[in-house]
Amino acid sequence: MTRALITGITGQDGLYLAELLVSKGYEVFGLIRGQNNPKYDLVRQTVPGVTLLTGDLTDVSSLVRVLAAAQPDEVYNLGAISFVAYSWENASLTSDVTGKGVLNVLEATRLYAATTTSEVRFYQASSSEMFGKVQQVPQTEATLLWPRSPYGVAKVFGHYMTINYRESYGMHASSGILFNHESPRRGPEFVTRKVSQAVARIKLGLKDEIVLGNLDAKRDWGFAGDYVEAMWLMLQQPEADDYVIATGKTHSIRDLLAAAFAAAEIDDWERYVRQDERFMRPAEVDLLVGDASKARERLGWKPRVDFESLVGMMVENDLAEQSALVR
Ligand code: G4F
Repeated sequence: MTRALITGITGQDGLYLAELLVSKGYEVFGLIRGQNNPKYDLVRQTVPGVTLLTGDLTDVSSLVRVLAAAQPDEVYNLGAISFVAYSWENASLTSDVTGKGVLNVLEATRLYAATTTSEVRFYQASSSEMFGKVQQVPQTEATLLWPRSPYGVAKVFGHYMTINYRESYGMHASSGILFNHESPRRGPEFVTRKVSQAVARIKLGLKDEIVLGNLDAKRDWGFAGDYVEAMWLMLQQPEADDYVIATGKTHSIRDLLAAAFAAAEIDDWERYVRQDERFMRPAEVDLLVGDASKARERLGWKPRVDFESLVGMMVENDLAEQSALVR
């Protein structure tokens, strides 16, 4: 039975990846922070059979202990402070967790790998946020990185540290440069879920407006369930490498609003939307669109869910969830 350790298992991607690996017959271990983590039950209910081990990305000794207990063949490092807006207010903490945390997991994996004869494979969740002020359209694995947020800077550190461990120690360490990926499991602080929840509440007469920041930013949005398959595929390759994972299509926040209101059969969406400085960022990533040709050619990966279906899926889920709350 192949054994996998997932950091960040309580998040959207961690849950989808755990489900995927369990369906493939893996024994799955998840790193979880704190003895009384409120998300403990969520993981147990969503993916029964996963073993949760306590540890912290900022504490390398706890990671050494977790690696020794899990004895994984594959390590997926998804754990991070992942909300970009928060990273300006907590730049130091974000650097520690999202940046140095990667080094801690790499080092714990290297130390653990030295105790076993089998190869331990490592996946790092890099991000399109690293492209920031984009230097090329669309963005590929070779595009110059120009991060625009403390989160993006921390991700660049983790990305290059992963490459450095691959080159210094011959580790099978791969980095997935994932563009925005969403689902009904997305946290409500991210714009897609904020919009799908608000649209559902407006449709049900529970709310009369949605307050947002920049409506002109453009993102390449895919479905998280498709993207975790790419993570797994990367670790099944004979050689470790870096891959852009994206749909190749970009949409503005306005397009997102139009699609979400249309999914709820509301035409005149503009009258429900208000902009507020509070949600503007000190530096914006204006345009992201990825070229995933390398992943398509070498991994045989392609996205299955398009933008309209993704938004429709999220609005439908939130309509059901919000209706159940008022019943
Ligand atoms: O949904 P967002 O917060 O996602 P963002 O910043 O692109 O980051 C996400 O994707 C990255 C991949 O590129 C990940 F690395 C990262 O961890 C995270 O998953 O914001 C998307 C866009 C931004 O341009 C933001 O300014 O939406 C704009 N926006 C406009 N109004 C808003 C809002 N974003 C949020 N969260 N809330 C608003 O009210």
